[in-house]
Amino acid sequence: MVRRLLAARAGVLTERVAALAGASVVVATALVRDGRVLAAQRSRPPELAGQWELPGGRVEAGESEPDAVARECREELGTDVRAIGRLGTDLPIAPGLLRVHRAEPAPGAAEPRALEHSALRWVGADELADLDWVAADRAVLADLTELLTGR
Ligand code: DCM
Repeated sequence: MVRRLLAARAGVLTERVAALAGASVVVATALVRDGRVLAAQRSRPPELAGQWELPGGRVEAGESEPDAVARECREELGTDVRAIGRLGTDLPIAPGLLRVHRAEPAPGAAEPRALEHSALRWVGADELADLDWVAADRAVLADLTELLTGR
């Protein structure tokens, strides 16, 4: 409880600092289906290629974060998702902040396809540690485990 409160406070602070600095926000999507989360293998840039991430990208000017999650998933995965709330705290990345959003497939959504990634994989809680995650996403693995196991 105290940990969650402190984390929430830290989140608000980093958000304010980022807004002041004009830092860009990148959203990442924890798309969960049947107790597994969708991981995507990066194809670029060379230093990140081969590593796994939660799909997402930069929030555009005037766009809400849930809308950015939906747009990025359409662009990168060819599928419709609904963002249903944040996961974890803000994570510092080189261009600004990474914010993870939980998402579910929209009703009747197509099977995700790797339109911009090298591969996609539905990952269960017990397999999360097997993947070579990009640094920022590694920090959310404990929250992802909690999300997938309900613990
Ligand atoms: N990024 C990240 N984790 C994600 C998605 C993105 O660390 N799940 C980072 C990688 C890039 C930046 O955000 O530095 C922008 O992402 P992209 O290159 O996919 O637009």
